[in-house]
Amino acid sequence: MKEKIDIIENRLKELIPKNSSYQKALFEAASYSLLSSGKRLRPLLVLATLEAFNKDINLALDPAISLELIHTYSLIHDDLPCMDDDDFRRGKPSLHKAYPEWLAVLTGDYLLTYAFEIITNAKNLDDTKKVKLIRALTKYSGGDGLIAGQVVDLSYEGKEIEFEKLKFMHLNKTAKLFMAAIEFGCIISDASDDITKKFVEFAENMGLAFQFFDDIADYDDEKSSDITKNKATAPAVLGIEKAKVFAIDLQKRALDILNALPYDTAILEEITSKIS
Ligand code: GRG
Repeated sequence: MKEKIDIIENRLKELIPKNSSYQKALFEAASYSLLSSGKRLRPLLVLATLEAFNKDINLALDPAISLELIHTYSLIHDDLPCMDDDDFRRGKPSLHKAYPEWLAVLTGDYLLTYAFEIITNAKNLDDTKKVKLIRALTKYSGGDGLIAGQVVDLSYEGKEIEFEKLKFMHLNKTAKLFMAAIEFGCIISDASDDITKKFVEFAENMGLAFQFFDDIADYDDEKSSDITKNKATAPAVLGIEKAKVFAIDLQKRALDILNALPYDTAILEEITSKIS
């Protein structure tokens, strides 16, 4: 995985424009957020899916990077004073604390737009595959995906939420980008619709488990914004013990789906085992 993270980070560096004009500050701000210490989980999931199908990971590198850009834009916007108002991200001041707030908004906008440009320019992928990737990305990151989850998250701050709505929020806010990553890997590897469905089902369970474990980790951290802002979280709705049982069950379901697939999913299993 370390080797893959290096490949991802080197390509990220290459893709940030260097010869800029009067908008130099934009690319500096983008580097500040993109090159900080993220786990690179979403691009890793794309590359791990290519390996499951025994394909060359270089085919998927730029589409994988596009997901890191979407993820980073969502973190930058989420940290803004009008959303979660968080002062720190990835171990350093949030982008709007290090740079003017307007530049943080525009950097998020830029990363969102640039993600699509990177897919359209990807080498060694035909136009049909690029359209499929763009369609998947809009489906998982748009109004029925990431943004839907964020709307519910902010709407329910400090309020009670039913378990079904909490699951909707976690599915959209977190799991959908994991599902996009796995579907990207399947599209680029020419997987059949049936196999893609199974892989995406794995990602749904794994992504939900990831968010449940994240909520559980924040439960004991009184400084986390989940606690200070009385956010809708799994322990708040279910109680900590039930939330743990639920998270472990989702993780197990994800691993069971992988084990039933006739592919070498060792790296996907390793990533899934590490989220708890
Ligand atoms: C602004 C449209 C929009 C969406 C924001 C990202 C997000 C939605 C909210 C941030 C808070 C949060 C709990 C999101 C859920 C996903 C999550 C746990 C993100 C953190 O992902 P990691 O752990 O982060 O992969 P790194 O920094 O390692 O990349």
